[in-house]
Formats: sequence, structure tokens, C-alpha cells
Amino acid sequence: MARTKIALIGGGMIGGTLAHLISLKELGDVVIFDIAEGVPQGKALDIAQSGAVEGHDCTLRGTNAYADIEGASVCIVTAGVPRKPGMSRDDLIGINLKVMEQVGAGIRKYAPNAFVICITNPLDAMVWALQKASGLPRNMVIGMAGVLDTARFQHFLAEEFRVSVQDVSAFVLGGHGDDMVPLVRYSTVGGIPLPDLVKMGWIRQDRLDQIVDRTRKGGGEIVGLLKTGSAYYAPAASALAMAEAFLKDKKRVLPCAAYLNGEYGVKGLYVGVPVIIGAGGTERVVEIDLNSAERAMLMKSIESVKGLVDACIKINPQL
Ligand code: TXD
Repeated sequence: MARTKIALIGGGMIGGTLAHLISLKELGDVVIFDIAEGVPQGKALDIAQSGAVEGHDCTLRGTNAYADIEGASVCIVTAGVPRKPGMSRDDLIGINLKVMEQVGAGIRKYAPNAFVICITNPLDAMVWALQKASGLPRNMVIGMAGVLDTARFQHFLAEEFRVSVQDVSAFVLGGHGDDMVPLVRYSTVGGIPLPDLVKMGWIRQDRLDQIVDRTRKGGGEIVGLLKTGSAYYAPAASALAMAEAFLKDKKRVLPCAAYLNGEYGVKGLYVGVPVIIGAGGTERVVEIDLNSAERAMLMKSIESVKGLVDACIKINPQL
């Protein structure tokens, strides 16, 4: 049986980290596509050579030709330009929309049966544009943001409570912007919801509010520290969790940017919601009950996603 092929469209910081993680986990053979000549080839060769030490046998290949992604089961898209300090995710829209058009055409031609995970920012608009540009079924094109935002929330909570991150389960809804919606009520430590932990005196409400705020601004905090780009280790790990759920038909429940067709009262937009990912791609959108404050926050987040998509349509009315 042929080995699974995973195509990474974009061989920058996240793409390179993904290639390394995929090899360490022996999830499949890797093709790194990038427009930069030499970079994907160099990274592929470097990681392939690490296989001699780590003992993995994955084949890695770097390329500047879309034809080489042919037959990929999964495509993970990071192609584009990342944020620099002082830039908002929305500033990236003009450049990255054009990139999505090219990438969409490449995937449509060479990997039309793939499960496509978009990471490029501004995420909720770029995944929408990528689905349009590729013409792939909506359940096979998904955006990565919620897994990362949730991981950040989990990390901060585990640190605060001095407990294992494994025992923290968190929930973040909405778009991948500073108005994302960390759902405190559905986030737990050892199964105990956060509002109960406030009542139990484990944490003060104002401290919890600070953690929620830090989660919302989690991407910017790292951009400010790195100064030359944005986060890549946790984003790569997050996208890989989604790829693995598909490849192994795990039916994982993960917060992702999924196409909504009436769920949460939204039609025709990609928004961060819990979904079930299995061999069928996005198999189900999980619609949870929201109280009025949560709903208001989600609506605000959806409004900003809508603004980004409208900006894309203005730039390219064909989409
Ligand atoms: O949660 C999330 N979704 C995110 C998103 C978290 C962190 C970073 N996020 C976004 O991912 C970030 O704002 C960027 O838009 C992407 C990729 O981030 P990365 O840090 O990997 O960026 P790099 O290192 O600049 O890599 C981008 C690569 C680079 O090698 C370019 O040469 C290549 O993309 N590139 C292209 N490849 C193919 N085709 C085209 N047109 C192209 N243009 C640039």
C-alpha cells in the first residue's frame, strides 16, 4: 500500500515545523511546496537527514512545482506573509488573498480529493477564499485557529492552577481575532467548570478575566516577542492534530473554522465552532447552547469575519 502523502503549501516557519513533526510521528511522506527557490528543498533535505538519527523513514521532498503535490491526502496551507509588529491580521488580507487564489488553483488541479487545512491569516477570510478558489467541497476545507487559541487558554489555566495541562479542557469560539470568544462556562479543570472554581475560591474573577484577555491577545504577545514573525510551534502542532483526526478517522471534537450553513444562525461564512473531524472531513458542526452574553460576543466576532470576507469580495468580486 502506498504511503500517505501530505502536502505542505508554504515552507516557512510553520511549514518547516510541520514537516519535522510529521516525520517524527511517521504520519506520511511530505512534499513541501513554496515559491521560494531552494528553501523547501533545503528544509526537506535537512529533515530527511534527521531521519538517520531519529530513525524515521518518511520521504521528504521540496518543490516549486504544484504537480508534485499530486495525490496528496492532506494539504496544509501556510503560504503567504505573516504579521510583523504593528500589523493587524487584517493588514495581510490583500497580499494573502492573491496567494489563496494561486494555491486554490494548484490544489484544484492536483489534489482535488485532499482534506485541506488553511492556516494563513486572516484565517477566517482566507479559508473562505481558499474554498472558493479551489472549488473543493466545503466539508473538505477547514481553517485552523480554534485548536491553537484553545491550547493557549489551556496553557495559561494550567500554569495558573499549577495542574497538568492534560487535566485542563478549554473552549474557544468565534473568529481568530482579538474578539474571539473563550467560553469560560465550558472550560474545566479536572472536570470542574471555571465559574465553579471562582466560587470555590481557587481563582478570583478579575484574575480569570485577565487570563481570558491574554488568550485573546495570545498571537500578538508572541509577535511582539519574536519581532520578525509570528508563532509557529503551537500552530503547527494544532494543524497536525486536525490532520491526524482526518487521516486516522478519529472523530475528534475540535474547535475549527468551519463553513456554516445555518448553524449558529450564520450562512455562508467560515467561523470558529466545535466540529467533528473524521475520514469524511468536517463531519458535523456541534451547535452548543449559548447564553445571551456569549451569543452577543459570538455575533461581534462573526461581524468582524463578515467584514473581512466583504473586503475579499471587494478585491475580487469573482469569488
Ligand atoms: O492560528 C493561525 N491560523 C495562525 C496563522 C497562527 C500563526 C500564524 N498564522 C499565519 O500563518 C501567519 O499570519 C501566516 O499567514 C501563515 C504562515 O506563517 P509562517 O510563520 O509559516 O510564515 P512564513 O515563515 O513567512 O512562511 C510563509 C511561506 C514563505 O516560505 C513564503 O515563501 C511562502 O509562504 N509563500 C508562498 N508559498 C506558495 N505560494 C505562494 N504564492 C506564496 N507566497 C508566499
